[in-house]
Amino acid sequence: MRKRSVISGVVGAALAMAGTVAVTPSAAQAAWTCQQGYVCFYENYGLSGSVAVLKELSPASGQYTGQVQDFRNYTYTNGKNLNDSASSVINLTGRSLRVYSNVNYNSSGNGGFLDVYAGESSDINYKTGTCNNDAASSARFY
Ligand SMILES: [Ca+2]
Repeated sequence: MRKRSVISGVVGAALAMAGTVAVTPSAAQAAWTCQQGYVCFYENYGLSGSVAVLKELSPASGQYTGQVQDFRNYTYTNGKNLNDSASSVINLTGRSLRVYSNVNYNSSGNGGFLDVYAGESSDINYKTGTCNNDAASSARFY
């Protein structure tokens, strides 16, 4: 009897978690659901694969500076380097983010960029901007 109530408690918790995921359909495919006040880059399209949460771009982190000039200094949670590998991004801040295809915000004069407006997400490719897939190397708000 006691054992049975423990099992039903576990099932209840699992159902509660499943219910939370079902509220936001896009989150069902995401390894990590980006939190309000953060910018998150993902290894794959559709906010999937491993995630890199950039504190410098996230007012909620307490380490916000508004810019990241070189993605080579960052990794996803799986340890892979962020540079030239991001395929989607979500911007859960109140500002517009510009993602550049070269380090230092394209200061070399070359490369394209992708704008991701406040509260929006985007795949990183030619369809949605001029920063190609697996090319992003820096980002800042504007
Ligand atoms: Ca990728």
